[in-house]
Amino acid sequence: MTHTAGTPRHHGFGPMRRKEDARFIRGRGKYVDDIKLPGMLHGAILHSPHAHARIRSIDVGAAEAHPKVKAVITGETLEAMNLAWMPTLSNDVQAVLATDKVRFQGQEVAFVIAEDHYSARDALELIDVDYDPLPVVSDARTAMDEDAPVIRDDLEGRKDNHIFDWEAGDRARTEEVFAVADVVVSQDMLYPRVHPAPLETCGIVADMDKVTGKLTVWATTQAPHAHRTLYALVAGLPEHKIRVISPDIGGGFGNKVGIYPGYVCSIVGSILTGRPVKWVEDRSENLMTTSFARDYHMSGSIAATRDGKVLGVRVKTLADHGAFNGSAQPTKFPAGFFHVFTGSYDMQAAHCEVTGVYTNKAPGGVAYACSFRITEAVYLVERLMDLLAAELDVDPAELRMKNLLQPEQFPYTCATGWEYDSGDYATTLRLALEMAGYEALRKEQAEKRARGELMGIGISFFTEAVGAGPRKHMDILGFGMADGAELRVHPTGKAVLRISVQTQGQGHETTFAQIVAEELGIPADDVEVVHGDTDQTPFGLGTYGSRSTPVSGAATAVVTRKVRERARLVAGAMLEADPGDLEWSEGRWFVRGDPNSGVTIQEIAMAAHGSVELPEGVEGHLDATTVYNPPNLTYPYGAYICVVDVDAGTGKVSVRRIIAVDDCGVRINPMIVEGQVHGGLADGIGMALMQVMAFDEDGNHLGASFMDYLLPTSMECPSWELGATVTPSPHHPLGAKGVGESATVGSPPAVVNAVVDALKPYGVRHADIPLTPANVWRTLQGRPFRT
Ligand code: PCD
Repeated sequence: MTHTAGTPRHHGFGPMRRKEDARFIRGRGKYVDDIKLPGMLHGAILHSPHAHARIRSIDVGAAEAHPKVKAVITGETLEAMNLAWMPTLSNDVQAVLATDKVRFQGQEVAFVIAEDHYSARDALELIDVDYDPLPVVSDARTAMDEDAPVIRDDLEGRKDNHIFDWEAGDRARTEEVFAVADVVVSQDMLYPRVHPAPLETCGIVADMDKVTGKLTVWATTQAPHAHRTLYALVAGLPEHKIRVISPDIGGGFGNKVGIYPGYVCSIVGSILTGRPVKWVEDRSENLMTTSFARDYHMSGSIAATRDGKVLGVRVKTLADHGAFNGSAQPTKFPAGFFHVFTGSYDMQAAHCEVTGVYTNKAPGGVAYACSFRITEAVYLVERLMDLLAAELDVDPAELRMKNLLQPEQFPYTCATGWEYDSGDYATTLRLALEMAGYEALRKEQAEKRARGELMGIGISFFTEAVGAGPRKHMDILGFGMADGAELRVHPTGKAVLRISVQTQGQGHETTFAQIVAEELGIPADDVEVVHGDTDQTPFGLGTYGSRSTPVSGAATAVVTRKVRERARLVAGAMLEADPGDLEWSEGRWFVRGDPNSGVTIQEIAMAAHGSVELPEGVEGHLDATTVYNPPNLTYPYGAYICVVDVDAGTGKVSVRRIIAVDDCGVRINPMIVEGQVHGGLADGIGMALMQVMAFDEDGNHLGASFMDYLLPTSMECPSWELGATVTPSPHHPLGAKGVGESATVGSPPAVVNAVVDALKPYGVRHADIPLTPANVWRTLQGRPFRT
């Protein structure tokens, strides 16, 4: 094998540089907004200024008369096509363009299509909508009040704003353990509404070719195949005549899972005008109308013995789903995977109740860097553990150590029925404590407290459940969550892998090539990964819930092994040996006991396409396909420690250190994994300290720009200190678990626990996020400092 000096050839796992960065760092990425087609028109959306109002009339005459306007679409236009309403991911319906009422500020009311973007925007001003404002529900806690206005009067027989009640776990058993517990600690806490806020907003170019009848859609989607099938089912378009292309994506974080009104309007617009239509959101539209996350009001309790053995946890949750229930989750779980709130601890019983309500806010409820509500669950249990530690006056690290699941308990079925695949939790926590220099930190803290300085140390130990999901347990809108994969090895031994998942920045073009390289013994540079185009790839449900590695990664391993087995048969013919007598070592089959007699996979590829006589039943060529149905989720976990300093005078929190030890099983590309963790830790600082989508009483959105909705920058982030342990998943063919969302899930409670720990001399037990300077300062008012 010849090596080019200086560029290591990767034949498998390891810190390989990202292939896709060659184009990204040169500004050569191709995003939806880079698509420019001949004759392309531009769409713009008119949004409602009211959070709740009846529409008396919409006058589009002046807009239509604008010289550059080609069409104006309203709810009425869509109604005629039976497209005014579309199904959501949670078996509700959502208005594409409002017909009867507007139900949140920013709701889509009309769609203007013009020759250029600016004219489309200008023409929005010419539309005259006569609104009759209605009372507003802007706080979920009042949604079920007697006199609350009924938001969804479009749904037949609807008399209130209730969506669902859902429970999990064993209520009676939980009551029993609470009854015998020495200590019960309870706390109300809010995980506020936040937004994924990817750098690239959402957008689409829709091109209906009336001659061929083929609809081509370039869209910012994390799930191109799911989108195609839904367009086919909802709009009645033939599925084989729809091609969804998801080009380079500038971050998704869950924001690009759903189908938004702008997508539907652009497709309709292209059908109506016969020309391609582009629509790309601006920042405020993205923050105001596309999917939010969280918005859970939780009342949690934890029960334990006097010596700190946790017995059970219970929680009642009020979930604010906005005006249309568009929450993303497997069909059977209206609260996603929230019921993994028993976290990483061994306990006897647990119970949760979740009530979902409508409010006059944007719909959604996406899994923003969290596999379906696990962020909320982890936050709950990790805050409760700290509250319990404070109540018992024991060290929070010690309390966790005492209750963590033990290695021999895996596979472990938790109190609400989830089967955790593998773990060695104590080792991971110990490593984090060591890296942090935990004892020295506590000493430093004590010294500082004595001087009146506020320093806090926060711990969180999280378990994620990623890789949705086993067909027998879950589906989304009736679709099983299995992923296809296809691998073709060309005559010269170069390979093309086709997968259904979509990269939004995670580096799939690199890591999936590495999986093939590892299993086939060819350089990762010899593998091209094709994704994000429904015409080019097999069906699969898409990228979210950190499922690409657990599901499509497994599919890739399986399909590569199939090709390797096929190669064995060809090698047998080439070597005139019984295939059963052949052995595999990196990149070649050889006759057992005679390592010099082998043939390389490249030689086999050539022979498979050549004139070698193949045994009966062996087709030529070297390729395979597979569909992988995961037997279980994978359960990555980690121990995070955060150190903060708080200025009592201003309430400002400075994050001094974050130590993050992650265990995601076998790491395909440790460098990429670390990058994923870096991003998630920054996310966590953002959610804990500065982010919230707030609304005033009239339902006005108070965070519609980056002036108000704050993203963490390098100024707010310390230099991350990362560690790793490796506990393979026993059911994943590579032993890998997902990791993309781990740090976003694990870090907010570490930061909050640190801040509350810093405020301990003031007797503070809890403070709701975001812990902005104002909120921290307010929390301290009227409280004396006591060491
Ligand atoms: N890995 C490795 N190893 C292991 C694991 C993993 O290497 N063990 C790697 C892979 O391959 C890739 C990554 O890492 O590359 C990741 O992975 P995962 O975990 O599997 O995941 P995915 O599926 O791929 O992805 C998804 C995720 C999510 S979900 C989110 S939110 C976010 C994350 O991802 N997003 C994003 N991250 C990221 N990054 C970026 N850059 N961008 C973005 O957007 Mo959701 O549900 O959607 O909410």
